[in-house]
Amino acid sequence: MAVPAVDAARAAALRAEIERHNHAYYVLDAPTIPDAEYDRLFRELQALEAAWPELRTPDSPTQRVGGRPLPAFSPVRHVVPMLSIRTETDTGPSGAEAFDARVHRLLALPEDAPPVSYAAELKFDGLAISLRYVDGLLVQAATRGDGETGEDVTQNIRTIRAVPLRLAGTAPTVLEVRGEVYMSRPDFERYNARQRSLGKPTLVNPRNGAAGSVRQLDPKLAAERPLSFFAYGLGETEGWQRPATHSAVLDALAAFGLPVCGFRTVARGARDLIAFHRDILARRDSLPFDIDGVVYKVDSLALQDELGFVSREPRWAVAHKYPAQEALTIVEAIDVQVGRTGAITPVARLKPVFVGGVTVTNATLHNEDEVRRKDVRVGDTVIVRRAGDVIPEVVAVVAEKRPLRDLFGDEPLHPPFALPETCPECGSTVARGEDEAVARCTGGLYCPAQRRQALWHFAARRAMDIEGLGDKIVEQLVDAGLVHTPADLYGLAVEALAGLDRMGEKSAENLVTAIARSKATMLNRFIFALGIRNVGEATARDLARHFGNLDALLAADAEALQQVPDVGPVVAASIVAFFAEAHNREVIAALRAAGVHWPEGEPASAAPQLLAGKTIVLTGTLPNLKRDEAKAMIEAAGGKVAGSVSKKTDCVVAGDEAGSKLERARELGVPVIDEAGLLKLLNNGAET
Ligand code: D41
Repeated sequence: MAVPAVDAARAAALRAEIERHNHAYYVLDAPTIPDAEYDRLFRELQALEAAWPELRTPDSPTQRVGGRPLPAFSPVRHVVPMLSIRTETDTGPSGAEAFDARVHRLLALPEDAPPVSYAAELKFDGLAISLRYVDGLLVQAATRGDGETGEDVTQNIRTIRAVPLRLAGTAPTVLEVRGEVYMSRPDFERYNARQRSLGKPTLVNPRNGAAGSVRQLDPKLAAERPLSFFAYGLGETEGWQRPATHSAVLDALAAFGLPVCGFRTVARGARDLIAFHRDILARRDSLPFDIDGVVYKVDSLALQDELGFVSREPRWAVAHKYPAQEALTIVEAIDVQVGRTGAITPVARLKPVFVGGVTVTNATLHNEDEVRRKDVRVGDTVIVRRAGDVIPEVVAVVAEKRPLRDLFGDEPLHPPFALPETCPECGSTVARGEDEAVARCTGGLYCPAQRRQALWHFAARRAMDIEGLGDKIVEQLVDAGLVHTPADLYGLAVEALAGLDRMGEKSAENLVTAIARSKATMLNRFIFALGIRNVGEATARDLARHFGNLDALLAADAEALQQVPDVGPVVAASIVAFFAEAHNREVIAALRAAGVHWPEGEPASAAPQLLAGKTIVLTGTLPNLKRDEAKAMIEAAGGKVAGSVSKKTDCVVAGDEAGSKLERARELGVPVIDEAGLLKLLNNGAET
């Protein structure tokens, strides 16, 4: 029986609509419909195709994953070779100047020639791929290989939803697109978290993840790895008037529905290139994918032809690198550190290595399970990663380089890491609760490491705000036995302080004044300063507001505590355990006796909480209120301020230049108000 015309038309419409949503989601990063609606469209198309197999076209979104595992990849000869790109290893500004100077020389430009225009783009850290579209349809995807011959990885590339199976608009007869397949950082983290929870192997880094899945013979396995793609160049083309510049080529590719990275510019001369290199470096850590540099290309295709290439490298392009964020080094020892609440963190002491722009000697191993999972041992060669201001971490061990006991055996020289059974700082037992990721020293404030950090925390700006009580001073005070608990701070005399290292008479006086001044505080700051596990600044504020005074909080049981917004059984248990400790009550009594005080209030339940349980998002610049002020007012009324708009958002407060959050609110039908609306809400509790 022939396919009914209505079904054929419906299938075509569904294909187009689903691919439009794919494009919006995976290429433009701007979802247009809820997931459930997308799934419904997808299932409708699947049902139609099941009823009428003739409707199953090669560009149907249902056909992205389909093929059988291959015995091997077939070779693909590149009609236009995939060249490589020359790398400028000088990571400073002179790298861009040298390239610009070379271009001027090779083009024999006069001294006073106007600046050359360059297309400046990012250098994605993935795997180079060539996509071949014939009459708009994706027919082949191949790896670069040696540049002449690559491998046919079409089945795997089809699973990447950012890659259109059919080009938009009027497509050329033949269009070969070159670009980079990569795995985004969030996708990498999500994938690894899932693998860990299933007890399956994790990926070392996003690049290995991308390369590994493109070379995966079973397309079903490749489909499980979330990959993305950015186009950056052309291969063979036919039946297409090529634009005159590289930047216009990228615009044209984007118009065909291909993903082209938005971080690109046309730079005029070396000065612009240097500025681009610097600006992108500043953004590097906030990008959702890894880059290892930027790329400059002479923008004019005519000039590119004139420049040509030498030994497979175009003379019109260069990759200007950034300092690597990962490096190899050797683990010299594994120590443990004791945190404020006793948490024991294993730390790898490393042979110093330059990575991410600094010399790194320590890297966190997070916790016992992480060390076990990665099986990091003394003597191992490891990959260390340092991105931005994040604490450097050990990513993985290079198994082949593990030192062995003897040349011919396979027994490692060093045993697996085990946590010490006692605290290296105070000798107390180290214990790990069931379901807990971290082990803790049970010494509490008997442990000098915990005492030191409890004092830092107590004095911190957002806690008691004692200016001048820094790490070094606290360390000396604890080591000299001058201070055991926060209450002891209030008995310190100028003479005792003046005897410490790096402490003159004047700074000792200033510190005593600062300590005395801190006595007048607020209940929420005081609660936060106590350093109760799981009680951060926001929870401390909620507790202060709810109970109004300290005695009511001290008297509360777990059930009463859970009446406080966002306090669940875990937090409640931490609070109960903290106040059940006689020692902690003594410290609190001593602090009050020393004169620490705050305005006592009534429990907040007496005052109306106009925004209780409401989630509000702030966006744009408000005419009068600063962001912090608006946030404080919303929180004081029991509301919560969230960073992004979702279906759970009750209301968006939009000011000038509100951007994507406002759009998102409109899409989701979340009410939007302005500053005046917010003030009205806070004053009379009108519902939105
Ligand atoms: O982002 C990249 N990794 C990137 C790679 C890029 N943005 N542009 C590139 N341009 C070229 C030429 C100049 C040859 C068209 C490249 C590469 N090549 C490339 N990547 C791997 C081999 C070649």
